Amino acid sequence: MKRTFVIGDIHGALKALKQLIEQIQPSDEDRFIFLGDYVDGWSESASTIQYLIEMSRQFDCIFIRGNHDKWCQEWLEGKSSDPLWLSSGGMETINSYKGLDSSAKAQQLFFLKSLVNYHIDEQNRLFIHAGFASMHGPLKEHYETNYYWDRSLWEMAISMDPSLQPDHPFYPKRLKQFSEIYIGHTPTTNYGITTPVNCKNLWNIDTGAGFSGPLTAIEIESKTVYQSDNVRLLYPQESGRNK
Ligand SMILES: [Mn+2]
Repeated sequence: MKRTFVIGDIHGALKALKQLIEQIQPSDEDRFIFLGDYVDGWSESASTIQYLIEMSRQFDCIFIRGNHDKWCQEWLEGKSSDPLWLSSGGMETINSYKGLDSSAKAQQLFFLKSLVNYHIDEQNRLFIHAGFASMHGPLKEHYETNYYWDRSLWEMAISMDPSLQPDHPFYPKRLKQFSEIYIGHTPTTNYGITTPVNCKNLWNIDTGAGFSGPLTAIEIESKTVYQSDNVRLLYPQESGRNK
């Protein structure tokens, strides 16, 4: 049976991703949807992208764009780097590219440029790194950066009265646009939680792998959760984004 796995923000923790793939034991039929933020944090950003490129040759893979991936793309394009990027894991990413020749870098840039801002599947499930602001959905979004920066969708969902039902006039139109919405971007570890957080039909799969949490995959039909070790334990000599 074909399974679909959604994978949260990796942030250069290739060892954690390999642990998940080991647990999942994927078959050629399976599909992977990656929610973005492949780079910035742990020391293996460039190798993570290389691994994802190799996975896409064997499996049906969809790669969503995260804000960190956009920063990395701009750096590879020779644009000036945002100081916020350098202090948010960008320095570790730059170091991870040392020793890569120009053709390897060009391949990485091609990957980053081909990321998609969001994906809507055949069952009207939305997969997006951060969120969107338009009540008419991401197709009507005015600001492209919202796809990989917006936190208002998430903050709205977690602050909702749990008893509010979809037929109520105050029920958020953004949530009614889709059967399910899968996001990353805001670590659940910010709230002391190391497992995916589900509010109404919104699922946050970023369990803080860039900081002090595990990397998470979820199989979306069964809602089976797979998790790596706490990423800090996999890179004991490093601090990731815990600065
Ligand atoms: Mn992000």
